[in-house]
Amino acid sequence: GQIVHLADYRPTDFVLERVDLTFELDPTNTKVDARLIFHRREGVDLSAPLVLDGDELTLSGLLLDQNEVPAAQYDVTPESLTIRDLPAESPFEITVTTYINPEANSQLMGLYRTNGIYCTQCEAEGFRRISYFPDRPDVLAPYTITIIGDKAANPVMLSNGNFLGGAGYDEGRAFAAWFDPHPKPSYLFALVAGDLGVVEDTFVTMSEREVTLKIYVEHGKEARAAYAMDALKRSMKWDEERFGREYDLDIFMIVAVSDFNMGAMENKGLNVFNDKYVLADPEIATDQDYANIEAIIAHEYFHNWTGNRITCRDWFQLCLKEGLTVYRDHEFSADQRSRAVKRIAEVRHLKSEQFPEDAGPLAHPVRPTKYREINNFYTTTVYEKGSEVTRMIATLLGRDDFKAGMDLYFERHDGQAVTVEDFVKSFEDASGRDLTQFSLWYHQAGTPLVTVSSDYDQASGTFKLSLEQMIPATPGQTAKEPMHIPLSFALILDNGSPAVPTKVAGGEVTGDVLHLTERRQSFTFTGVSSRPVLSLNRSFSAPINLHLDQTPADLAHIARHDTDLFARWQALTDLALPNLMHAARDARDGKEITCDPSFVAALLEAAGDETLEPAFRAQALTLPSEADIARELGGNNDPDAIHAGRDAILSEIAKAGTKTFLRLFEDMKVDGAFTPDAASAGKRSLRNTALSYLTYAEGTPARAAAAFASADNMTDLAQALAVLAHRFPDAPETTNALATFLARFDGNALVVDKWFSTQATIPGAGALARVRALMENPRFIATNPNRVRSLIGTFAFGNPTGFNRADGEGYRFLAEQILAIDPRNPQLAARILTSMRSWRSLEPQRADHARAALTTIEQTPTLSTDVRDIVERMLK
Ligand code: B3K
Ligand code: ZN
Repeated sequence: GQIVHLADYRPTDFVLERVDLTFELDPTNTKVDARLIFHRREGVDLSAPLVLDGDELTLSGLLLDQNEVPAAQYDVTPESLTIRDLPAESPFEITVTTYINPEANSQLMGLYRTNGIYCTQCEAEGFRRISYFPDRPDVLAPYTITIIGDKAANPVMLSNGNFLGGAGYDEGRAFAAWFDPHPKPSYLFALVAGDLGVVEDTFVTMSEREVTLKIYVEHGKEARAAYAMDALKRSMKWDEERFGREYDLDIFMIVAVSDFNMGAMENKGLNVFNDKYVLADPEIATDQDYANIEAIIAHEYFHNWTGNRITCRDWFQLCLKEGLTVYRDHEFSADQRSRAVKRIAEVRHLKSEQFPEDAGPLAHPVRPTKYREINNFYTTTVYEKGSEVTRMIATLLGRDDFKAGMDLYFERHDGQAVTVEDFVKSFEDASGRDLTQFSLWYHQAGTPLVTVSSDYDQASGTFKLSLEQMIPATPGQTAKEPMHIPLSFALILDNGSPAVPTKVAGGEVTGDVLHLTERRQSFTFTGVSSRPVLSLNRSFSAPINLHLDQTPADLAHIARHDTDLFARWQALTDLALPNLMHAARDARDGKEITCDPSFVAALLEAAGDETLEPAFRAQALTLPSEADIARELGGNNDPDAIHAGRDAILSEIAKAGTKTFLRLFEDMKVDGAFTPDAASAGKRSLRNTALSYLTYAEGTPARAAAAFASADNMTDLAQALAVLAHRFPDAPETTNALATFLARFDGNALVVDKWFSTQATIPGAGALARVRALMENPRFIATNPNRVRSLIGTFAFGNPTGFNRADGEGYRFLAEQILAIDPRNPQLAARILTSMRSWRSLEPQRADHARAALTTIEQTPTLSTDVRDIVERMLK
């Protein structure tokens, strides 16, 4: 694990013109012939050797223009192949032969086997586990692929691009050939072979080309791919309408596999998916599952333009494709569903995942300048904060200029591997706006803190707003420059209508956006007839922490009147947080927990407001999570106290709102056959939120047990099960429900994952023993990433009291598991280890235990680069 620096980037000495790959499939001994045509880049020294990357490879044959290369002309190790004395001007052909063992590939990078299927994962650096190759994103070439394999075992043989042909080959073997005309980097290569079922459809593009769509799944699961197919067609249409992007091959394929390190992968024309994000029907999938499938299908499809047609020059530019593509999938979901509700969910996710990352030892800029293991940079900062940065560009430029900038980007850079600077330049050139200061969002890590005070002068009718920005120090970055922060705002008058100031001084304001660009800056609004209530950072226009001292009355006013629904939700959250923080402190000090009745009243008012959509009301009623409260408290955290305090507040709300919740529980019942649409999902969500509160008010499992018994879809069933398990873990009703659930869905891996994760999140010190017992269950499969995440990952990320046990047993357990997973699957181990990223904000006793557990990991000599990188940064 050497450290790679952005500053060291230079182009390759040789240009790759074409790639021809032939695979002779064998579960344990697959032969790979790679024929690569290169030419020396102009001006490159004659003595320059060709250096190809490898990872755990053995070379079996090497030809130069079809002649064997003498041993003296090359050097080879498992990690690289260096060939000297290459032709000066003419293109030449290198043929590399390797044998690889897909069956033994437990890292799930390169070519591996899952459930008898051959499958690949090459991003970021997996191709070098298949053949020696210039495995970097700025090496683009068209690929021809020939797959030869046992005919009976591999009726399906797929790769990127268009199908050229295939037939019987010899005794029992068949071949299939594919050609991808679009130059692409090796990380977008894919191969899938085996015996799979398929669902087929077509899509007619904006220029009237018919594209074949195929989704491959395990036999018998075809019907469960219908929703994914529908989402795919809607994504294709949306990208044409919103971004003018048309699909560019004759066929688009998706393959669902059950062993996969992440969500999905955008290989050109052949996306490979974790089956969790493809398979759905009302019996097995929750509304959340449907929403995830829609978003991820869209995300991977959108990569066809943002990532594939235009790719990254180097891996430091990862946000160029990921941040932008997340922004695109967010916009897609917002258009398909409720924009405000979608935004609330995005911000919840950003705050609970990205903000802690940005505030802890793993903080890094959206566009980092160094890395040791690129796999560890597929982070919420690169993805989610990267998306927020793109979103801010859209806010700064306005819809038309943003569109013009995107168009220019596509036009200028199609077929290229580019940088964040190229991306930003497209917007500058299209809009005429200087984005130099704005670009600091890519380079400065840490969540900016904006502190605001305001002053209204009745006599002059002026409203003065004073803002100050502070960007906290992060690893490797201490002094920070002030950033350009776009803040959407409204001044809401007593009667609920917005004030329309006649004049603004002190800085730029465009539409409802105030541009904070100085470290300290004051804006003065004139023509404001009465004291307004300030609503700031509406729609979460900037990913910042905001300190704005507002009275509960002002917050309630926003919650009631803002035309931006997101801001109304934000105001309710801001009302809730001080109560939850006090409750945590009081719980820690053994004091009685109280709750401001005006907060409860505002919450219940929103809950009962029938002019608001149910999904919004459900969001309003869902209090900030324990992790959110911990973040607000900032340090010296005691997860048990936070949990106890939050629980007490939930009880208060439940008691005060019993009537409302009873009514909602009745009124929000969805009749008729299940449909996964947003409106029905919103009703289910509100009804299940009411159910949860009612169990607090009633104190017995009866209602949840009845809901479990009568549920006719997975959303209601899983919610009822979660309420039972989390609130009444020892009740016979819970034992019964868990057993019934398992008996009914045993054998359905995705649902069994839910059975594991529901139990992994039961709060309290008893959680660890439960998790350990579940690991002994024969259904716990240590080699399946989804199963490992559903039990161990969910426990570490999603069970604050259970994981952060005061005696440190949770951390010791995690260390033990990381050391067990790491030799098999370093990426999975490293990812789960990041669950400890906020360990320094724990109270001292827990923090000591956490440090000791991390040190145990660090002192293990055989760690993968992935885990070593994370653990060392975490302890620094
Ligand atoms: N680009 C892939 C992620 C690859 C992760 C490699 N460790 C999926 C996505 O973001 O669409
Ligand atoms: Zn992506």
